[in-house]
Amino acid sequence: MKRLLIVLALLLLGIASIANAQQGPPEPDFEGAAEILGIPEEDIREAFGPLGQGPPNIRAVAEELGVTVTELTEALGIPAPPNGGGQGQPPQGNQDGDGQGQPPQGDQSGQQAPQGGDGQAPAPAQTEDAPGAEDAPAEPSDTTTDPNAPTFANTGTVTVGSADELGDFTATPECDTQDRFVPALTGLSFSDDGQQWLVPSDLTTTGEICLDVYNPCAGGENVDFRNQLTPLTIDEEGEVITAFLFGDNYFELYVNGTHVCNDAIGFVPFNSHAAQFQAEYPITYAVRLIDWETHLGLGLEFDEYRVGDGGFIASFSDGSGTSAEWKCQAYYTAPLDDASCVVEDENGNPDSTACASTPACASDDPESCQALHYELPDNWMMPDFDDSGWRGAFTYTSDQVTNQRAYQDYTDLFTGNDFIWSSNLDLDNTVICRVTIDAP
Ligand SMILES: [Ca+2]
Ligand SMILES: [Ca+2]
Ligand SMILES: [Ca+2]
Repeated sequence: MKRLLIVLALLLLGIASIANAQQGPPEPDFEGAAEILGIPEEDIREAFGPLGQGPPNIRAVAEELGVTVTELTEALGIPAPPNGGGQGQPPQGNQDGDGQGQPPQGDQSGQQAPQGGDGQAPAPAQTEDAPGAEDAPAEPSDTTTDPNAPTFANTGTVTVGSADELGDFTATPECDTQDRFVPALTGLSFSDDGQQWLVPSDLTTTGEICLDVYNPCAGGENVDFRNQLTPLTIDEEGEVITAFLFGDNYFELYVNGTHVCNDAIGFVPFNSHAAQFQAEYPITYAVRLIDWETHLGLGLEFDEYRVGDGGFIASFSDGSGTSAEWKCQAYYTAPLDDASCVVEDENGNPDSTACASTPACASDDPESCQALHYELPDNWMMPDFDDSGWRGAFTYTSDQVTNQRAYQDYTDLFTGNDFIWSSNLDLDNTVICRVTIDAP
């Protein structure tokens, strides 16, 4: 149901963007909707809530009534909501109910490690003025940037300033070690059109956590990890494949549309993982990748309001792994002085490489920083999801991404593979990457 709603919402995005510009949406026709939907009028009114108190969450109403967003809005004679009527969780807080009180945002600075943040300089050289060829991002595999190509009006949605803090939905909300630990909080940003945006991303909050290879919050090195691997059966006739994974800062792994596991630690310290699954070719790998932030909604971290960077690498025991063959799309880009620096190609792929990698707002007035959000299609991980219009993944060296032990002590697990991300390792904070491997 949720997937269907999102697909429908996507189809309606164009309409929604027009609707956004209009003031005063028409009054809902409850009587007509009752007839069309076969649901008592009073039930619809009740689900809708009192009028005149801001836009209702259409998606929640549709879910409550057991109809699709499209069915509901058409029956009511009202415009389809942008973004499917609000994405994801309402802002009540931690849906896992683990109830740990999280320290306020501003209190986290004292927990920084000596290295500081991601172990990266605030403005690493990879996005501009690269000093050497090694530092230059590889060309994407299937697209080259034509400076004469037309640009298109952005279809993303802009928010300004901090998000409201929601809580920590990651697997490691606490870390009782001497290592620096900063909880991976999520937040909710609101755009002027009434949409809500989870930052740094919606998360997969159910399912397995990947097996630790190195996890400072669980004793550091897991020397026996190879004996602890148990394959997740995705396709019974499939091949058993072992994966090694490292993300700056967080990843979620899907194989042939099935969730395999999540990164145990959302932000810092850095950790690395293994996973095993049985899957049949062609195998579609899809990962949600997040460069986490402490200033939610701003794309900034720590007291210095730094721009952090991302990066992800994976290797699979059938010889495949992250490379320029993958495709990546950015869904959350921040901080930006002015979101219009992001341009989209003819397929709607945003490109933020023209934006300042350290925007002035970060030091002058962080609350004036803008963020650009795109609705994430709900079937992004499915083998039949159409990523044909996406740009190729950009590849990066380990020097550009991380000096952290969680990767550096295990480079032999990743030999032959590249770090991947979108075209902007700094500003694109939520990135979806996919590839389909036809045969071993
Ligand atoms: Ca992590
Ligand atoms: Ca970033
Ligand atoms: Ca990072």
